[in-house]
Amino acid sequence: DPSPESTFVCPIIIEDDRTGLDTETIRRALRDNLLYIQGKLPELASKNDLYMALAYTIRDRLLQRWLTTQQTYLKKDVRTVCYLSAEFLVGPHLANNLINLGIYEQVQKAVSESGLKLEELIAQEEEPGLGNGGLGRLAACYLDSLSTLEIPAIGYGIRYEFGIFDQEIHDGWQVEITDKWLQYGNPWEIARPEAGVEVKFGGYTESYTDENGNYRSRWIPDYVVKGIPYDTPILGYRVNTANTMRLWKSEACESFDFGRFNRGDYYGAVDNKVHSENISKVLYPNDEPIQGKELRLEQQYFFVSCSLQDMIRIHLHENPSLNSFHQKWSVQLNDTHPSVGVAELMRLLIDVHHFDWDKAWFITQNTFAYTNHTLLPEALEKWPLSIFGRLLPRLMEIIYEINHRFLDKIRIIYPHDDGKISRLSIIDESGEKYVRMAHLACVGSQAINGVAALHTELLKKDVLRNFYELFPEKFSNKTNGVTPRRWIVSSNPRLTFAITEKIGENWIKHLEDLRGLENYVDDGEFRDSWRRIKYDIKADLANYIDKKVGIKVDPSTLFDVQVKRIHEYKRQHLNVLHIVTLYHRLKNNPNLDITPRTFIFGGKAAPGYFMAKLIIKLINSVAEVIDNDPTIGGRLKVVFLPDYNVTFGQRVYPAADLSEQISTAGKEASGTGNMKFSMNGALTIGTLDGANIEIREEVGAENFFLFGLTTEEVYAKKAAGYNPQEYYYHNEELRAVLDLIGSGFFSRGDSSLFRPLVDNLIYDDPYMLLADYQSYIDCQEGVGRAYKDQEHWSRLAILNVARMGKFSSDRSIRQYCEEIWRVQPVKIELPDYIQANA
Ligand code: NBG
Repeated sequence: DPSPESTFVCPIIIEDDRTGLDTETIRRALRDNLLYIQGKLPELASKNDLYMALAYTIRDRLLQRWLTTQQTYLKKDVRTVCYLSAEFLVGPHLANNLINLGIYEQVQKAVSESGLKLEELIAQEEEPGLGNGGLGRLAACYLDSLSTLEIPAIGYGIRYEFGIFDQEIHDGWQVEITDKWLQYGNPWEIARPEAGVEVKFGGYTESYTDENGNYRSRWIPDYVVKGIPYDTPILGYRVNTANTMRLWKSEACESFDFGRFNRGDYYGAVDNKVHSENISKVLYPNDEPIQGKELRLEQQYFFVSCSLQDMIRIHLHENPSLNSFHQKWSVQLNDTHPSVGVAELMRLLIDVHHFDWDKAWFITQNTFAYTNHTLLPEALEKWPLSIFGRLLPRLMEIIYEINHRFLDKIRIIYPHDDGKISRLSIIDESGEKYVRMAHLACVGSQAINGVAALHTELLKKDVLRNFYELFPEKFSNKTNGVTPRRWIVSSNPRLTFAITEKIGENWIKHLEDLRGLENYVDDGEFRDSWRRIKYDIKADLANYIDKKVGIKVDPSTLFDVQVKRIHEYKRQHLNVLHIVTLYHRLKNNPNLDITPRTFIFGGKAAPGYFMAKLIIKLINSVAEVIDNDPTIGGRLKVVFLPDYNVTFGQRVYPAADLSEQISTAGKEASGTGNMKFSMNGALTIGTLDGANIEIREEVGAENFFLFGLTTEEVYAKKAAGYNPQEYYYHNEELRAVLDLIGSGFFSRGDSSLFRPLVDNLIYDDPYMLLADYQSYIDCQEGVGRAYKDQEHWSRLAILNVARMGKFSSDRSIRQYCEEIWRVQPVKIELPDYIQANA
């Protein structure tokens, strides 16, 4: 059998010592890979060649762990979690793999003969930007924790050829540049073309009677696309478990349409190839809202169908039938992006594996669980029926049938309540018809969860109220978490060392152990060294800022940081109102005693989001004016750092004194940046929104700078007819600040530039900046005063770190495992010729 997937019993025994973890073996491997993989002589090698050689050296050390893990799962026929996500924002792999393998020092020594520092090689890695923000980064933290907790898991997603765009700033405006992350190759992935699967699109359906006289449907597609999996091993921290992140690339089934080719239409013949490859070409760069783009639906169905077919193939390898599918697989839907999976699993079970409806529905409902990530109503995904039906005709039929059976049940529970029926229906028929993806996910899942306590409550009360009434037992909260391996150990080695010196290294796997630091808050020496460390980290960031944007900042000033996607609900412009307030005060009173601050911003705006782009321009314009004003004398500095991404996050969280978490209450589902700041010793200024509430509960109200309306107050004010003009007319300072921005003072006299932004605040203000303005300004004054007492500030910072145990993604994943997935850890034993982790 010449087919590539055919196997035979190969008698070779691999018992080598080439993947040892000692310095000498690593050094030899590095030299070998430089020559034999990169094909370079040392004297002609570039930094990137050395990085690649090192990456392959480390990947070699993952492979035995990874293959052993996969083999163990197959043999033991384990229950597996599949995390379906359109985004995985994993960040650079090298440093994390070194930490998880426990070979950082050995590798540092091994690379030293090259004349380069390990840190330089680490910095060489191009990060895979396969996500927009919080949702994609959360998926990446969860993969790290799943492996660390030794849970059998696969992360399924899309291998975008172009990830999130690179951001440049030209004359203060965002400019988007294509992200060519694959251009020099990706040493961490392994293509598995032999495991490719086919996905149908378009066409029509027909019914037929099979040989047993059963009535069936089949889908005659317009075109078929091939999905090729690319696997990246995800190693856990100091364990042998290496799970798989399996990302699908789309390809044409036949590179050429030979019919057309033979007719002499060469270019026409390649069309199909071009269209097929477009599906995994580019990540849609929208964080929250969506617009009904057909290609986006193609992406969603493509990766979901590939992934479900893959699970079925693995399942049938070990099991006689799919009857036990839901017992072996727990599939988590990361937001509604993969929710078409509910209908796709029904299709595969019924059309391909000939299950009857009820049995298929039982398996499907017991397989899926759904996580919601947003409270913005405009961000709830829905697809026009016209697009959906044309692209996925068979799935459309199945969704109609699911809905029909679902609504029949509803009618019995709520007789004569047509309002209820139309509110619950999977099909929105209020105007143009749509498929409501959140409804499909809710109906087809055994569990539904929000990502912070407040968020889950608001889902129950508001966004998914009707479903909560119907099946309250499906709902639960799973507060987000982040991995301390990347967000402390890898990004903040100085702090890691200082903590470990006092309490040992158990905290890296058991973050609650950070509590032990509370014993040192009263230790003056410890606080001294804490401050020295923070200063050094800030000095590093200052150097980096100077190199990157040519602005000199003073590390002894308060570093006040807001990094996240630019969105009106996140209120970067409220932060700007504070900056302009301080500036305005200093202009009126040049000798005013204020705490010198450096304001650092970072974040990308969706390319089509006008207001977000204008906010970026405003930040840069204010920065420029303040920077050129000699009367300010360095007391205020504003920096917008272009191209915020995971790599830059790793630099900035450790350097922050103050974390800005200032969204309108009731809008931020959770936030995860808020956690990263706080575990690195920044204090938070924030509203009672998302996970801020739980962070404040943990660190103590006295260690958190709280301001702003509560969610109930926001709702009440809206209901009473919120009028921002009242604030504008009654608050003189606020008016002066808005007028200054509107006057053209920051825009070289152009009074029209920021008009849309200022007018929006005065006349509409959907995110209630004006209502929260005074409270924010007052709270910031408290921050400034607190920072002046450095001893006091250090105490607060230490307590913040000590009390962040809850926000490890290990805790989140344990809760998912126990309460939703019902999966158990599986120990991986390496063959004894493989050197165990350090
Ligand atoms: C985001 C929320 C954040 C949350 C992350 C991860 C989307 C659609 N939602 O508040 O805005 O922390 O998801 O749950 O990206």
